Amino acid sequence: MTNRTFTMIKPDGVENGHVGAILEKITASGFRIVAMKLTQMTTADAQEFYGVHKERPFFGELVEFMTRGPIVAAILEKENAVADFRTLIGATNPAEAAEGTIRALYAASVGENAVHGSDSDENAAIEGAFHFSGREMF
Ligand code: IDP
Repeated sequence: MTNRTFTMIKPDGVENGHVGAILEKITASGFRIVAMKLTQMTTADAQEFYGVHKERPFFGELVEFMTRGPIVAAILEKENAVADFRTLIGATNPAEAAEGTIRALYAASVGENAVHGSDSDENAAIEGAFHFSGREMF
């Protein structure tokens, strides 16, 4: 169970038509899809999901962005999933993301950065359970 991470293709990634390319990159990098759906976060959802950032100056902007359209939520499995997925997506700011990473390829700014990836095994479990019930995980 510790070999799982949680991801979202954020509203910008969906709006810009990058879902297929991003999923192709994820599966080609050896991640197995355990759960996946197209969904939209409510304001309350986004405030809870990003609660750790509630004192940050960009919190309102982040909640507005994350709720403005559908996202693709998914749980992914691979050895060393959390760390390997953070490597695959690249730095938070796409201008600093390594060449070939998902954010370098598909993100426009530090706020609208195309994808989310859990930062720890503990958060991967919490975030996966936030979006999926046990019967939606395969
Ligand atoms: P991470 O997504 O790479 O783990 P965090 O620092 O946890 O980065 O920030 C969570 C999300 O908040 C980022 O992915 C991004 O969408 C947004 N964010 C982070 N820093 C800024 C900022 O300075 N301005 C606007 N949005 C930001």
